Amino acid sequence: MQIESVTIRELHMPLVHFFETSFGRTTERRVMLVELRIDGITAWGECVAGEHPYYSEESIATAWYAISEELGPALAAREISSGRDVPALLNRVRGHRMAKAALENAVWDAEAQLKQVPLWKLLGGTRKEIACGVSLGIQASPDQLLDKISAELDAGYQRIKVKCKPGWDVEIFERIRGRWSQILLSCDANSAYTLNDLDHLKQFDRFNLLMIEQPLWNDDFYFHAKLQKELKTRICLDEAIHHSRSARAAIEVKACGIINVKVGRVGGFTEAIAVHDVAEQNGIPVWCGGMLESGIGRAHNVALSTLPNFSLPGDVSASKRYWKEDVIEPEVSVSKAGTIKISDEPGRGYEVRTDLVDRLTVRKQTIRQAAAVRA
Ligand code: OSB
Ligand code: MG
Repeated sequence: MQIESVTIRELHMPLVHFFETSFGRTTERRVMLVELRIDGITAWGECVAGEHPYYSEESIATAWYAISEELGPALAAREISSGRDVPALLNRVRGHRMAKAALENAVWDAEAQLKQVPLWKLLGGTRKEIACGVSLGIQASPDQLLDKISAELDAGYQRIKVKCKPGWDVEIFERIRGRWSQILLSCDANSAYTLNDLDHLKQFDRFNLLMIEQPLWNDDFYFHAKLQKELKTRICLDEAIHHSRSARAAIEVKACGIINVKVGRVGGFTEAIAVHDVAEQNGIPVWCGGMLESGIGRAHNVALSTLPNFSLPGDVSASKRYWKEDVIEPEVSVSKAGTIKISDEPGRGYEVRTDLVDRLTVRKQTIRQAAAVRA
């Protein structure tokens, strides 16, 4: 495959409902897309970095810089044979994993199209249908949250995850369990607690939660291991897992019983598969996380979720929960049974609506020149 050009775009897409976590509220997504021209076709990737560096160090601004100055030129004009070749071309740059993932995933997207195979099969997937959950942000009131949960259960979703933080946790779980004692329920703290909250966190055990996601510091698994010893509920790590090596370390020190795999957070499909594999070898289930993606990132998450150890429902839900109009056709839809059916079409299985992408684009830059070889 000969990479002819790398185009980055920023799109503005208002969310249907604001999304609030312990680190803040998002009302409009600034979506960053990568468009590759490669052997005469167009392939796409999405950079899932946030508007602000709150979830991780990366943001749209740092990803724009990293791709336009370093990663784009490292890939432009290259001849490569598969998505798996990309990490080696980008690894001179430290970090910037979400920026790298956008590029690598676009190359996998191209490879699937050119080989005329479904992307999910190229990734090693085996499922023809994937299980879906939802992630519900902090709401204006507990009653509003209960209304939302009720609507999502009616829609068929198999697992409800609620965002939590001090002041929005135990009372909320009481209310939810008072109404639905048996549903698959989990919570996500996005690092809102410290070990000083140990006695408080122990109360979470009363609610039969499937997991507690990233309760402590974003960069920690040592203290998560200490916490896990004190809890019956399994800890799931999200922010702290950067690659298969950190997954292995976290598993070895017993910091978690479940791992959330986000392809952007770990730097691309190659590493996401490696995280999946190391978890599988150690009997740790994984599920696919979300970053409020547009249809392109969403289609890629759907494909990744077909790998065998994605055995818990993911945060991969219907386009219409996020967007009035999504940038793919068909949009991602979820069945009454809370599943997404996997397409046998070659490529990503969802067409990109390039007219809509153009309309939503607020800036765009194309990189054609290869990086000058540096000493
Ligand atoms: O921690 O999983 C998270 C969204 C933005 C940043 C971090 C997280 C999330 C979600 C939303 O939970 C998942 C989704 O519906 O895309
Ligand atoms: Mg999370």
